[in-house]
Amino acid sequence: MITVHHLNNSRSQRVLWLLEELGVPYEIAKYERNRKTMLAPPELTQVHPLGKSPVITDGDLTLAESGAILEYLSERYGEGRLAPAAGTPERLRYRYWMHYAEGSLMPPLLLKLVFNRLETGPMPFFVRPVARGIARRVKGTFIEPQIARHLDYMEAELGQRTWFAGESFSAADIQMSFPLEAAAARGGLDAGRPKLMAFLERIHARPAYRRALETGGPYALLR
Ligand SMILES: N[C@@H](CCC(=O)N[C@@H](CS)C(=O)NCC(=O)O)C(=O)O
Repeated sequence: MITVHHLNNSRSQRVLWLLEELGVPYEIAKYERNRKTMLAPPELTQVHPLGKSPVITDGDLTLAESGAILEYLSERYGEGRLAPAAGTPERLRYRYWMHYAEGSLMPPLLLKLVFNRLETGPMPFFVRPVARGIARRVKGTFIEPQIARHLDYMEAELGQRTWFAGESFSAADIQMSFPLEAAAARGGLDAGRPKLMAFLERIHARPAYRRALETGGPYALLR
């Protein structure tokens, strides 16, 4: 039996969603973020040394890293569903977006989260103006322009095809959902980029996406 080690408000939502799309049975082990630090609880390090989510176990196998998990599950249980055929341009785009989501798009979104915290988080009053000034400057000169460049790029890509890999929905769209939801929560993604907003609307309407939300529990992405 597959067990998904699921942290609230996190990337592991994507794994539940994939399994719901495939109709593969699974169990969930739930973990709660520390409310102050937002970090995962130490119990997760008993499953994988990094103590991050998602991690799955499937028999003797323990696998972390959301892209690797989605690829493993769709190859092992997908029977050709949710992944384009090998050797096609769609398959190459599928691989590209699978890597791009965590490798290129998440870093500036994570930086935005960290610098938002620096700007608004508690700190001694005498360092506050300096810390806030630095945070605003780094966000305005580096982080936000980087995010905007990514959003423009993806908006143009979705102008050329319905889904990220091609005309069929695939696991690459599941992988891309988390950074795009994070971009809508804190990266300036709004109605000014209609293709990306329509993508989010389409995925949110999928029955499997909704079922995964019911099973996974709270999913409000950090700002
Ligand atoms: N690139 C990894 C990132 C894993 C990751 O950072 N997960 C976050 C949840 S969204 C986490 O576990 N955070 C809690 C912590 O770092 O303690 C993946 O895609 O699986």
